[in-house]
Amino acid sequence: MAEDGFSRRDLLGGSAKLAALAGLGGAGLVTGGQALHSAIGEARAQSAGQKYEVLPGQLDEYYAFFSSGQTGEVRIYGLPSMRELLRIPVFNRDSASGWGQTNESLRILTADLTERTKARLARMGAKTWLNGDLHHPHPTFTNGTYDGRYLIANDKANTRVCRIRLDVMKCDKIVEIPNANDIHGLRLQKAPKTGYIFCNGEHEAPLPNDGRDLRDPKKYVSIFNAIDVDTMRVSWQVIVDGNLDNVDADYTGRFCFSTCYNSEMGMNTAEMTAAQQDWIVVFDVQRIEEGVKKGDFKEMNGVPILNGRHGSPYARYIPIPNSPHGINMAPDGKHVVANGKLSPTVTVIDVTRFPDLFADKIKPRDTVVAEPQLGLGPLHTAYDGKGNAFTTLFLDSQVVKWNIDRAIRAFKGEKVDPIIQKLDVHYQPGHNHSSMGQTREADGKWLISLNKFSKDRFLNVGPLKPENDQLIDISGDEMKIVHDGPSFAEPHDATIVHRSKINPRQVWDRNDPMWEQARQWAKEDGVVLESDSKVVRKADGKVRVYMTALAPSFGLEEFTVKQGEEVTIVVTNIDDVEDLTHGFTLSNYGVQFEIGPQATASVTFVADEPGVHWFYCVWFCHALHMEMRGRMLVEAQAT
Ligand code: CUK
Ligand code: CUA
Repeated sequence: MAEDGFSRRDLLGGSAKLAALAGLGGAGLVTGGQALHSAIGEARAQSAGQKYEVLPGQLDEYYAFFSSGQTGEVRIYGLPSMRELLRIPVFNRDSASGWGQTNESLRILTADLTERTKARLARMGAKTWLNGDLHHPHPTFTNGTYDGRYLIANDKANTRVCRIRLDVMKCDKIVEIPNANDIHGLRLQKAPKTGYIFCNGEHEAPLPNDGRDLRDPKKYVSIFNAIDVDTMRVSWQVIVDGNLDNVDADYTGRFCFSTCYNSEMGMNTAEMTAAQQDWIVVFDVQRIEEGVKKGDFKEMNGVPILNGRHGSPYARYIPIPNSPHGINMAPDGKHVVANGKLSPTVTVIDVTRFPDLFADKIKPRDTVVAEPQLGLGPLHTAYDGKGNAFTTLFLDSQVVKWNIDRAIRAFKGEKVDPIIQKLDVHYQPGHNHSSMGQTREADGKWLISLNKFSKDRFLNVGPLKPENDQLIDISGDEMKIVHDGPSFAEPHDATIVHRSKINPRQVWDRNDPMWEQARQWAKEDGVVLESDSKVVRKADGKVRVYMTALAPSFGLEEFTVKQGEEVTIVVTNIDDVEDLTHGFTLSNYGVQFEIGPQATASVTFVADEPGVHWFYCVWFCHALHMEMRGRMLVEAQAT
């Protein structure tokens, strides 16, 4: 197996690099997989490993939080069954839950946009962005493992970061990051407790990006960002040389590190891939905090921006080959692996040398302890907590299992092969992830490979195929694929969390802050949300319609408004049975939303169209669910 990796490596000079680039775009180097189907069936049948089947009535052992890329949501799967359990809308518009339409979701979607974006949306007559690109979902930490508070994720499309509450699995904060562009890599401080969210502005641009220096890329900058997880405010930003791709953090809380694939500051593919080396940037969080205290920054849009270019006290640049992509901290607390992408190597760096690096006692490359050649197109690495690493090879369509210690010994000159096994996956893997593998508690049980192409692995559904998330048993000496999991566009990343870490509620708490605004309105109007169903006409001509929902009826059978009035409908689900969700749909008004058990939700619209408009429950809740309906009567106004 190892010879395979080494011999291919030699291809990577000169024109072979072009072939590799072509392959990155078009999946060019992969052979068909039909023959492999039966091989995997066999491996699965012989798997001496763990149980992967979850029988009816049984529960999964892990939650897996998947991103969804350009769909803009988060998906929860159970593992090992790979069954999809829930979708959490975030950077998208969701018909079922009303995310993007209810007052509660719009408040979250818009409260922390920059003033500039708010003004732009107003000019466009839009309430919020309707698209997103969510890549990196990561749960918060306490002492190096998950604490069940929040899940954090980025939006590369509109430069935002979201926070999802793990008690109710709903997004409660979205912040737009000023000054930076297109937030991509995102990870959290791991100890003592997640304070900062670290994230990368991937695409370089002028600062401020207001029309100046359009054609002068030398003036473009990329910005590294730290956000306070409790307030969801940007704490500070750092200008770097080159661009920024992925990021991770150490287990002390002091350092974090980002890959840069465009140290050239090129504006097209040829320029961006010209150099044989790029770098990772290491940030010293302590020093940056001291710099902020000393006032060593420029403020822009309310955020302190520090200079972290070459020669600054805040950052160090470690040269590595070649357009690196993923960067992954090992559970040993000592090693981080940067994945070479256009280089067949990964670079292993000893993070315990960073204090010396920042004290200028050692040179940047002195932190490198191994650089094994693994195969073509290494993108991301996961760990089993037993000293082994699992790296995805995009071009080779493989996961390679290798041993960190053996790689370090080989780097010192010992004749030892770090590679343990190469496993074909189907096809073209991006991220992979192991159970609890991004914590101190990596348990070495499961690995998922998130493959960008499924080709012939599923029934043909036309030109747009699903992707293929493969479940791999890594509990034994040999990796074994045990499951193919089709998924829709386009999970990049996932985090596998043991179920003991997460404890969601069964029904909402009536005191939940989610509907604070409705609570204020009710107070103003002398209405008790849990029992009153009535229409309140305000002095300014606005109408508030309050009603309860208790299977199988709404608190109002009908209500009347006048054409042209602004109407707010507030619905409170007073069923306290778990799993009893109601929905509110107002026909031919484009209104639809979810009201979970013990929740309140509301929507505001103008009653522009006279006539009888039925509202009905849209979540099947009762034998008389069809009868759970009523009428909005809109009286025509003389025009
Ligand atoms: S990135 Cu997509 S495969 Cu956005 Cu984490 Cu590497
Ligand atoms: Cu309530 Cu269906």
